Amino acid sequence: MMLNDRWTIMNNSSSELGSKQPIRCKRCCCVLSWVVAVTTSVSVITAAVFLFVYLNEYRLPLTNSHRLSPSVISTSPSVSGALVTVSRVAEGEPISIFLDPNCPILSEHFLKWEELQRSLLHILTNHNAEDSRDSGLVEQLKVLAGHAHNLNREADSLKRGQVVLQRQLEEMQSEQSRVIQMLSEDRSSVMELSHSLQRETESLRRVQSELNQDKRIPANRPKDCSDLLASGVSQDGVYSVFPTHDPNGFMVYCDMSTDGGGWTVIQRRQDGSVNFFRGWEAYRDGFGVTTGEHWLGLNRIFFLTRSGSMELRIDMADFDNSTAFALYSDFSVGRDSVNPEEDGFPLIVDGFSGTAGDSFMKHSGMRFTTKDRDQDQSENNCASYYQGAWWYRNCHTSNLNGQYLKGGHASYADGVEWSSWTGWQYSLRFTEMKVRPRPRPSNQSQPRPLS
Ligand SMILES: [Ca+2]
Repeated sequence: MMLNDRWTIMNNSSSELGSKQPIRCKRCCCVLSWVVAVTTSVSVITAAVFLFVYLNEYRLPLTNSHRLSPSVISTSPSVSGALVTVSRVAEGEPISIFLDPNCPILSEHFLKWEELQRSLLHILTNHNAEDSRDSGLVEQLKVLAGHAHNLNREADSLKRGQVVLQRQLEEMQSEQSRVIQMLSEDRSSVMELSHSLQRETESLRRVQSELNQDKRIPANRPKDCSDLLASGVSQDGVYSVFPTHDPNGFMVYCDMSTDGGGWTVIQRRQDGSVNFFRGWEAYRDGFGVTTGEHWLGLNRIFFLTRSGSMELRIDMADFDNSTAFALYSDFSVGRDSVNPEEDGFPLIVDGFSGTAGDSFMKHSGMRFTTKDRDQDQSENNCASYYQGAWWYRNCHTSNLNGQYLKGGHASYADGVEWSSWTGWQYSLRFTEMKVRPRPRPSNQSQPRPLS
């Protein structure tokens, strides 16, 4: 309609110009130019209108009797080789549109999209799973949060208890320090008291042991005849004594009557019935009979006198029934020797008193000599020379183990001699050597009866 109107306007304008122009040439040229320009413009506009109507399927007024057939879409690739064919019969010519499924660019994009879709689905799936898992975790977190809250409350309670305990501990430490200080102050006095008590206890034990020993020995194991006398034995005779740990002890003759009794006899001569001219072993071990002539033996004399507290009495008689005695307040054999026999049973004698005179103290310190063991200070063997066995020096002032020559004799000093009473040529009828514990000082002042 607009095109027709424009044409109408243009036709009207040209009819007006043709009617008004009379004459001139210049104006003719000008008009001609206008005509050309207008014609050109009209042609261009007309072409544009037709193109627009065609593209928008407007029916032109002049083609009103022609109707366009509808578009036909077929999916028969066998016809044209395309997936989809769009046919539209316009003026008898079909229009075909090809969609190539193998288009490399689109396929690539499709693949990418599919991959992307799968990734999105996977992510969504995982996300859902994580959501469900997260929900379980949330529940657990709630439980744990509840536990944590309870633990915090317990921790607060424990902290309060710890504070109380710390305070009590400090109080106890203070008390401990005070006690330790008190103990350290009293420790020295306690230790001193303890040592004193230990010493007293040891002393009491020793006293008890000695008392038990003293109580037992006199009754059952007398050391010597003085123990027997103390236990009530008053008869002279032969008894067992136990001066050593030997349970058998040995037999001795006890003089329970002379000078208060309690004498243990170690040597006796009375009738010449026993040979006294013997060797070392006989004098070491003893010989004879206890009720008659005998030598008790150096070993036994050692055991009886080793305490160093014994006295010796020697009773003598001649063939005229005269008697005498010699008393020595200190007598021992081998007292200081580690091995008395090896050391020769050295004699210690001192403190003479008596009626026979001292014929023995010059022998103190001498070792015992027998005919077979010369331990004297003579160039000869004094035992062999004077027919005896004694603590010879060079050689003797007494020879009580000499030959039993029965009184006066012509030979020199080889009989039973006690020179201070009867000289060197008188052999005594009776001699008896005996020992007992030295009396206490209070008893020494008492007078002793002469035998
Ligand atoms: Ca000699």
